[in-house]
Amino acid sequence: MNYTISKVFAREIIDCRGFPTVEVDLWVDDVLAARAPVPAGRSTGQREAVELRDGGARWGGKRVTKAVQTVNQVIAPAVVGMDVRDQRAIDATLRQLDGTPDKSKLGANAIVGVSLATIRAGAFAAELPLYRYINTNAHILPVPLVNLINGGKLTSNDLEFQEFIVMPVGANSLLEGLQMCYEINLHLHDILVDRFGKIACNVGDEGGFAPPLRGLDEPMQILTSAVDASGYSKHIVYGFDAAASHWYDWEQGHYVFNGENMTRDDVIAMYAKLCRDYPVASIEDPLMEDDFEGWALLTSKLDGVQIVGDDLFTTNTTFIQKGVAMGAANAVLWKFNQIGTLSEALDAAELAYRNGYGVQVSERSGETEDTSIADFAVALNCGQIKTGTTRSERTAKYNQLLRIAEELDDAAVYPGRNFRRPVG
Ligand code: 2PG
Ligand code: MG
Repeated sequence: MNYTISKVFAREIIDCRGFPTVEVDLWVDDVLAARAPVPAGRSTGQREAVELRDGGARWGGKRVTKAVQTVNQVIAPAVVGMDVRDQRAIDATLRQLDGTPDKSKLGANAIVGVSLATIRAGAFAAELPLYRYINTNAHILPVPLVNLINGGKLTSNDLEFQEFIVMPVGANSLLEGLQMCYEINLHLHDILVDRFGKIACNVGDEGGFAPPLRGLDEPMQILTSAVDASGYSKHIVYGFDAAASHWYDWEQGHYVFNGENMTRDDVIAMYAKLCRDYPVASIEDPLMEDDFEGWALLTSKLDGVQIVGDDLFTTNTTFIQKGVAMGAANAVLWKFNQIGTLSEALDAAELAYRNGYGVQVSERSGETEDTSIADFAVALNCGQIKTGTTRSERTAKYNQLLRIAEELDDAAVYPGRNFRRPVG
């Protein structure tokens, strides 16, 4: 087999929320070498690369026929004939074809599909698993951040925080960690049915329960009861995605939490108390995405806690650079479709590492059956992954990690409590 891209073809498929998304097939030397479905966010950051949707009345305005056409008519002719292993050159071609800073001309969803198909096809042509194609030293399995209680924009309940997460840092292996999380989930189910009735067990977009609870105390009390009932309390620490931009009143310039108006200081005090009351290891998007100063203040106050920038950084080196300069956050949420190409996303991870920041690989709330992020988490040796709770588009990623664990065998390391600074 030679390594020349011989054909690229995109189509519309359906994501886990029932919305259309782009899927790209890519042939190398006339062999179908990769298929790349594109994920989509819902609680998106304002600085994310722009996804192109058709608009209009049908299918919620979410069709992606323009992005599909762009792949087939504009991108395909430009990359056919290139060497599939030249990921950076192909990604650069995609950026040049687009020419905008936010990828709004071709659409980030068109670009992501081709970039992801390219890296997958490169691995196929090289006859290597994806994680090993990216990094021959890939060996650290990620600690899963399993979001057992969902709120915010990913549900129809009243919780402001988007994700209440358990992290099985005391487990000896990934499989044991997953067992802990899903056992806790069983207890959580029973507790919710007991206290609020069966309807409380409806799930949110990421497959965690979305019960009719409010504020912070109620969900934390229920979650800790489930952890206690499981007997794993010594092995579990808590994480959160507060997704604070989405409960910030942009017009009034203050936060609104559980019916109360709050200043930045009030919100920081709320986190300080949360960290005193519970073993909290990680908080994502604790403040709104434009307040880099507030983030720096909070990061220094909550010493020892991982502060993760999602909407703050949008996997973009420009904003990570700014955060580093100001001391805002100490970890980057890594979502390749926020920036558009794999090489830019890999650059973002490298920049984070060079500055002592952690990296947490993440799903999007609108996922597909694609499992690439499992491979990316291992390839980056980052030590942590956030990829939801139940339903196959979430568990597919864990299942891929279990296969990778099997392949790596004795070389695999589950970092447990060292998830922020995993070592070999
Ligand atoms: C987040 C995510 C994924 P979305 O905010 O971290 O968990 O949601 O994909 O909607 O941005
Ligand atoms: Mg987030």
